[in-house]
Amino acid sequence: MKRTLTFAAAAAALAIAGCGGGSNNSSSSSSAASPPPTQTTPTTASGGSGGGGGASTNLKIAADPSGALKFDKSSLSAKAGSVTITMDNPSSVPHGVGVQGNGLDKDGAVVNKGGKSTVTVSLKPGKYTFYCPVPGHRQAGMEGTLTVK
Ligand SMILES: [Cu+2]
Repeated sequence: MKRTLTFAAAAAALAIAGCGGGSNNSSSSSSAASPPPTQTTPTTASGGSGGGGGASTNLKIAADPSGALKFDKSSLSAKAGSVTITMDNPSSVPHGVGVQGNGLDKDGAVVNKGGKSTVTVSLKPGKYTFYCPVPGHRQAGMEGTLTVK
């Protein structure tokens, strides 16, 4: 009996979800919907330094608008934790942003003029390099230092 009830409830829920896609799903449905998936915050098992955690830093840089192979900043600093760098590309040359250092290497997308490249990394205190992942650009000077404290 219980099993049948549960199934019926699930089927009903599915039916509601399936056909409720009209125009009126703005107000009540969101609160009635299931709770957000339990995405537990990553437990820093090996951290050990007791940094308090949870810090997140958003940094913004831009590529040189004239097409030169450089960013508008050559150094950035952030707190340990989640660091997001967003690069605006006002240049007609495609650019992107990536972060490398301490065994980490992550690149954001390469974007054309008017686009934004974003990279998010979890960083420990130390020195990192941010750079443009387009071949040749980093070598030409499109890089800088990211200091994490
Ligand atoms: Cu570039």
